[in-house]
Amino acid sequence: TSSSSSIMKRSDSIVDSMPDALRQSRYHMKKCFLKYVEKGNRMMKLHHIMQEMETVIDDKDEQAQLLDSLIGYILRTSQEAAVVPPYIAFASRPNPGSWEFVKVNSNDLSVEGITATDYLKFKETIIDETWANDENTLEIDFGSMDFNLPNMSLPDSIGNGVNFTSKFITSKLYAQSGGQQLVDYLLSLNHQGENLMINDTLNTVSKLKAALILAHASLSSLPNDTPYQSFELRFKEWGFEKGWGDNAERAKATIRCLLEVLQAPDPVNLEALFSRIPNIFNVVLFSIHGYFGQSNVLGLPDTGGQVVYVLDQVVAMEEELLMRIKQQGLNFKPQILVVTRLLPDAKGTKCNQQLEPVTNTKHSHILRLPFRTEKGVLRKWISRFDIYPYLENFTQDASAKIVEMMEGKPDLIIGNYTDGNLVASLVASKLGTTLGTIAHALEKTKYEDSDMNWKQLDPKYHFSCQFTADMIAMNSADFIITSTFQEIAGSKDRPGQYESHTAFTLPGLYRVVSGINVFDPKFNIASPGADQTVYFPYAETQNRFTTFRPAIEELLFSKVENDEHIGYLEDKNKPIIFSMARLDTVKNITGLTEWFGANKRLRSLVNLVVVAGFFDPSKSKDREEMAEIKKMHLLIEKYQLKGQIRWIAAQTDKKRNSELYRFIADSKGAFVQPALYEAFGLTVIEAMNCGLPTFATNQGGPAEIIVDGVSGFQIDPNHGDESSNKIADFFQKCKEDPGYWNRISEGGLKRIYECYTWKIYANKVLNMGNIYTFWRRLNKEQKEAKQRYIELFYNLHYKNLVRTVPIASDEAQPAPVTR
Ligand code: UDP
Ligand code: LCN
Repeated sequence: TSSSSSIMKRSDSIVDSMPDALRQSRYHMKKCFLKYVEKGNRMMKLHHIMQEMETVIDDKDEQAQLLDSLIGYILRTSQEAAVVPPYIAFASRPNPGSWEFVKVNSNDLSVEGITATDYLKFKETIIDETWANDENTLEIDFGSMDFNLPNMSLPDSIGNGVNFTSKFITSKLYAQSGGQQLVDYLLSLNHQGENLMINDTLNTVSKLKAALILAHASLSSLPNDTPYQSFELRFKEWGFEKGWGDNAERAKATIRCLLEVLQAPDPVNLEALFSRIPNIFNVVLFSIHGYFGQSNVLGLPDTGGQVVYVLDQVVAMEEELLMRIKQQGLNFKPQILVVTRLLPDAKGTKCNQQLEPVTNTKHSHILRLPFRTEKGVLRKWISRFDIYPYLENFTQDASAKIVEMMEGKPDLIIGNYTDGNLVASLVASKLGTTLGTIAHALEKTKYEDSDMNWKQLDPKYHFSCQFTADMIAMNSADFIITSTFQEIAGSKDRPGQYESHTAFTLPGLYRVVSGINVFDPKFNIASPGADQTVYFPYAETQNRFTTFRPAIEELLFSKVENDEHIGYLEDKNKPIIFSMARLDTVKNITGLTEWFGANKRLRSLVNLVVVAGFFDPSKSKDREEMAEIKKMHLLIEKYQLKGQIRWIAAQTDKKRNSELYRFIADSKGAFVQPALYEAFGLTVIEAMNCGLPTFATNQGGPAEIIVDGVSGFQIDPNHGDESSNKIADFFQKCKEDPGYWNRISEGGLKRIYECYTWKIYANKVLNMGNIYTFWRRLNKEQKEAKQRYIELFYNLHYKNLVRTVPIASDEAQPAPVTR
């Protein structure tokens, strides 16, 4: 930020500027680098690099000076460093998505630029020298299959793939075939065998153009609202089929769009044209793990926002499909299937039902299929980390059932999370369907050095399977839907989730020299929304679900402790700060409890209410949840929180929850989302939709959702004091200026309506489906070559890894089931 970044121009590479920079501070740097190598082989993170630099330079002024100098800047851009004395190799990330690797000799401070591959090898020597130096170590290079493909070049274009792809398609279309490929594509459009848009009489660009001009002229003489049926016959004689529009106005506009695309390359018209082309009717979504249901499931382990996201997505997508189909002048029924796991031990949920209609839709269903093993059907819930052995059978069962139910292949398949994405990619490749993937979280970034330390972590987490499956899915995908920019390419100081798959290594297993490229135009940002029929502003009193009022009052304020709530609130007139999440370590509910406990000023201003997990650790099957429950009890004890805290067990009724958010808003309170890292954070937008001022973590998605101080506040989960004071300041200020609370509340709502609604989402995703389906065709040969490479990786490698994951058995449970 400061002067040092201006010393190093963006065009300067680190390898070029580092020698000079080291020379300028040679005395300190010698000491510093000796310190770095002193402990022998190891990995260092940025904070180690900085801390150890500070320990060798005692003088505070000199420290500050150094930090501000060029070498300070260079060191600050390092994400990590690998130490193998006398060398230290730095992985620098001057900008999102751009990396540079240098190796410094600590004896003479000489600098050498190295490739990503050499950096990985160097890193591996820390763990397994023989493997690192073996010339035949397996290297995975997905980039090698992307020859000839365009990539974007500027960080600001990351995540805007549809736009870039349209540009590229337009130029390619004319260069290669003068537009014939588009004609061929239109010829191939059909719905259950029935031709759409054009038939064989218009099979060349010139014939099509001539007919379009004729049709346009004839439509010009008709009133705009003339129904399609009135000119259908004439259209048919010219070679046109249904799909142009439901009336003269729409049909004319579609014709104009196509004519313009055929006349001159123009990405804007191309995008508009594709949003009108009838191409998607049947969609399959995969969301496999956890309890996938419409009630009583939220807050259960592994069952959180993904379920909410997928269900809301179905509603929005069906609505958008119905609207588009009607505008196209068609009367087909769209079909959306959400395919998930059937859980015979459904624990009171409906997860043991095979088929369930999706609420608020007309034609969409949840399809559940059980996990099959040699021993029969698996009855119980299993952690998402242990799910790999069941996915291949699941894929077979799913694809057969889908084709049966849809009476053919779907037009679009979308996966969710590692398991859903893997199965989606296998089914899509089998059926030849366009594939979109979504990662609600890529676990690799959640656990520090989970790649380098995969061997230790594998028995517990099976990351070798997970990371391999993730690579397969993201490389198979025609497009990737992300919720935020940071998910792809991170922020200034933190690499994105996908970015961390650019180059990494699993020592002893394989080295990924090119996993994914964040500049690949398959990346698109389409942020989710919240169900606005449920999460609406507290001030819309006429819509409020008042029936929940007594229940919520009991939940918050009764003095009893029971299975649903413990702790109590002495002073009911104070505003409430509220949080709700699964009781996972990363959600950091215990962190928030501790900040609150330790901040007297905050405690004097507000009460704390959290909805999370439940209270008896011995009843939890989830390894992380158990530890967090214990910690909550300890903190309540340590800070004597009873009287100021209400801890409520996981809640599953979203309507009631929405009323809870609004109840907190009535108290002029706030929502706090304190996660150590959050991929997106649906609770953040739920709270904002209810008009509740929101404080959310600056680590991950919420940092993009909230404009600090305008539509809410960002807090740093790693600096609890600072964060709890920021919250306290807010409430202090609200006391002095009551209008302040309203301004933040309104700022949040404004932000939501502009950027975070399901309507915006559905429109974007269907446009992706259309554009990338065409792009797949144009790029067929290369796509197939890459798919071959992926298949090899899947069959020769992934399958072996899956064999290391134990197959669960229902018999191991305390009460044996007899069958
Ligand atoms: N949720 C809930 N009850 C709980 C905890 C969470 O209904 O006890 C809901 C919450 O309202 C949100 C979703 O679960 O809709 C959590 O999504 P988020 O993106 O915040 O986190 P995730 O659990 O997906 O990591
Ligand atoms: C999973 C998460 O961890 C959240 O950050 C997201 O909001 C949710 O899925 C929906 O995408």
